Amino acid sequence: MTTSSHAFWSVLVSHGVDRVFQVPGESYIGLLDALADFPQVDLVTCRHEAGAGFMACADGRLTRRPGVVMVSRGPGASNASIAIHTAQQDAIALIMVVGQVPKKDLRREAFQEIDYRAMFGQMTKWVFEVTDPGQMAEVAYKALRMATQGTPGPVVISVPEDMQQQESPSVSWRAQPPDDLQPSAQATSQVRSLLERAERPLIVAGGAWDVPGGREALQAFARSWQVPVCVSFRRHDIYPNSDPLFVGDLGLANPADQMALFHQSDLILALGTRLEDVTSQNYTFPAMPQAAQPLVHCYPDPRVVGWHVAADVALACHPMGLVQALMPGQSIDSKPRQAWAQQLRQLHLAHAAWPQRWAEDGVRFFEVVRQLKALAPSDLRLCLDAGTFAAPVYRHFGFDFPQRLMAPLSGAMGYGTPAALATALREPGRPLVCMVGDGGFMMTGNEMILAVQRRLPIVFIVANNGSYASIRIHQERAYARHRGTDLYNPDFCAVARGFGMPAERVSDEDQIRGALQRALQSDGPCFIEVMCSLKVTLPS
Ligand SMILES: Cc1ncc(C[n+]2csc(CCOP(=O)(O)OP(=O)(O)O)c2C)c(N)n1
Repeated sequence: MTTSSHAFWSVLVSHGVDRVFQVPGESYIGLLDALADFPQVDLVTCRHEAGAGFMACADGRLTRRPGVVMVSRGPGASNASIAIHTAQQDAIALIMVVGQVPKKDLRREAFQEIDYRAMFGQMTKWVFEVTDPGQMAEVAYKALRMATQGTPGPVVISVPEDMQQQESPSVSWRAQPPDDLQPSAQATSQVRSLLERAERPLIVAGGAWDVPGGREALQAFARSWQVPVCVSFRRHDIYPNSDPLFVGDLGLANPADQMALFHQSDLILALGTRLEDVTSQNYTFPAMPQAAQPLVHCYPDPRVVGWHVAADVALACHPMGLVQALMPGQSIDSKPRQAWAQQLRQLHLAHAAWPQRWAEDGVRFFEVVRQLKALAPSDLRLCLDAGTFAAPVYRHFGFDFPQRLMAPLSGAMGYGTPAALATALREPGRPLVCMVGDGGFMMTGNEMILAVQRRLPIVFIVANNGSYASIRIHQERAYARHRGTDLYNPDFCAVARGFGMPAERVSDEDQIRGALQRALQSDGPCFIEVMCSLKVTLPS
């Protein structure tokens, strides 16, 4: 028999969905049962809905199709909500399917019932509750469309348990995605003349370049017009960091002299970025609501373009279309422009130089990052959790495509381990390192059992500093003391061995290189616990 759930999965599968992350629940066993008839779908059973949701976020980011996560009603949906928040902040297409109480009990506050439209309404692009089994194919299609159009983001589909196994005609169709909008000739010529006149132009490049051919097109454009590039928050891998035109990222700790120089630009090309809070340095760069210099803002979502800052040229299209229309660039031979690019690059290089700071209370984690950089394969995937241990990666590592950075724009702890697992599943054969703090590891580290089960060669590195150090830093700065940020930890190596993977502890900087080399050569998962200095991260 084909059921409403078969119709639902048929639509998703015919649009490319080939993996579903889940923690099972009695509220959706109808949907789960139908999946048995779709053997091409890899069903990944997880240990916590946050882990499942983060995996779907990472998968969505890598495939640019919606990541799919399936969770049970009330408790499951509550656990998964962090992934909804992350998908929204990170602009990732995500479909969360939630089991629901039977239709006749809706809005009675039945066992584990939540009104998902109320709960997730503000965090998602769309929430839909199925009230007729005939809607299942339609809702699957609309969810795919809604999650991916404009700014990608999360959608939630609530499916009452009695809607899941109704007899239903089988479905087999695929919709064509709409063609990308192209920039108008008028807007293109406005940008061209701004570009020709500018002496100190700056590209701010965002996540929209993470499409096939995107990085290459951006680099060709920047080189052809001789425009320096800085990348938006945690999008370091959008532009080759070794390129002389790469001048840094806009993140949480930009030095004042660098920002002062960025402010001196006489043309900002914000291409493929939403200019959100962190990238815009808390809505100060470009100045809100009117930039101090001409601003071109191009992003494939009319709701985003010119939203925080009025743009002189506002283009609601993909920036690929714009740069293609502007190629080949003028042959620019402007001395001021060259000097400008060099000045920005020099400042970036000074800022990115490896630190010299000394500490005697443990391994300085930046040494681990520095030695990983020296050993890093050219196609390394580096998955990061939130925490101060990751700061040296953002500041000093330097990514060159095809290396990739997977880090949460939402700053959600617990992202790193699940993201690494989803990345290893999606990109088998690529070297993959996951870095996570002792705090973040205890949030979703349990998911790493999947790496043992499927023999995923992930190098897990836990930075153990016995502290929620990021918060401790804030406390020391604000109050010159701390409370509630010390951590009492288990024996992490014993935990990892209990999970079934080899583990080693690095307590001395001399041990870093050997440990990394062994781990990178391993054909299965392995674990390194680094006994970190806390002092080196604290304000001096
Ligand atoms: C889910 C979640 N809870 C709380 C926070 C606030 N927070 C940000 S960083 C951090 C501490 C991280 O500690 P750890 O993982 O040990 O890394 P460290 O900062 O010590 O390197 C906390 C609690 C957060 N970002 N996400």
